[in-house]
Amino acid sequence: MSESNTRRKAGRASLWLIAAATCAAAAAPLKPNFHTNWNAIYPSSQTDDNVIAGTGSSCQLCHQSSSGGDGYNAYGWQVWQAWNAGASVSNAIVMAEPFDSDGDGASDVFEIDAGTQPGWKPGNTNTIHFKNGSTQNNQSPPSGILGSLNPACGTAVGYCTPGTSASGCQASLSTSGTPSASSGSGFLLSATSVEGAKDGLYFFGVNGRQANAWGNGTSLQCVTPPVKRAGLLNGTGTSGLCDGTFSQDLNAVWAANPSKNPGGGALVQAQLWYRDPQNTSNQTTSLSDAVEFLVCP
Ligand SMILES: [Ca+2]
Ligand SMILES: [Ca+2]
Repeated sequence: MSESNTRRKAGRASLWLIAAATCAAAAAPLKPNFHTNWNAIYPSSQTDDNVIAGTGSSCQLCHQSSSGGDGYNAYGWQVWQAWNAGASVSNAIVMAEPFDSDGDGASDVFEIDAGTQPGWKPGNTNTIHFKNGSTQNNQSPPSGILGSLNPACGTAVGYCTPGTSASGCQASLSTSGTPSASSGSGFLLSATSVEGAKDGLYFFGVNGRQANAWGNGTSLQCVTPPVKRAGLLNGTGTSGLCDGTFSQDLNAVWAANPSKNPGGGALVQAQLWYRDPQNTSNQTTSLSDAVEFLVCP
């Protein structure tokens, strides 16, 4: 789908071995290796790669120091608190996803998908947390981390999985252009591999990701309600085939419907709903995968 989903990690294995050795040396012998678990959950993220390549270890994904230890950035503190409260390492990492730990306007999981840092912001704006509950405010991020610490507006990533329609279609979303609360045009949300000749519509929200059941079928409702609808679109393609497509300019939708405009800085989740009357589930409609993007002013 999006470029973020097709990234590959050339040279990762050797870098990771260096990182693991560095962090393990600073930790108690039986302490779980958080980065090993993290990397298993997010194998294609560039977030940890940018830390490792720029600082020589993965530690500053979560820690203030390049050798780990006490002193956590906002994201590391989020994970550590859940783990300290009894969650497994992997669960503690997943539990942090919906939070915007560093307060830059993008959720932790969006930053991880975008390759930015969920625990760091530019400038003397970071808070370091210690196990005894004390904090240090107005801290600089570590020097050397590659890439951007915060996602730029217009950044878009894919998430969630599409349902399978009656004809075996799995509708897939992509975006082009820049989402903008003021430009009036220039941000296309597109769907391909849609059940042919069936009407559909895009819906979107600003309350984060989810993956809830859509009846007893294979589709998932990936946008946390409440949601807004972009308007019904006529089906395209051939009945019984997966050649249906939709493309709609959301900037134009927002310009024509100000009450639906999420506003600059909003992190928006969007998905396609389409008619699927022959579906064998208890739903006569199906859903695509989803996209998430940061709206520009
Ligand atoms: Ca953030
Ligand atoms: Ca950040």
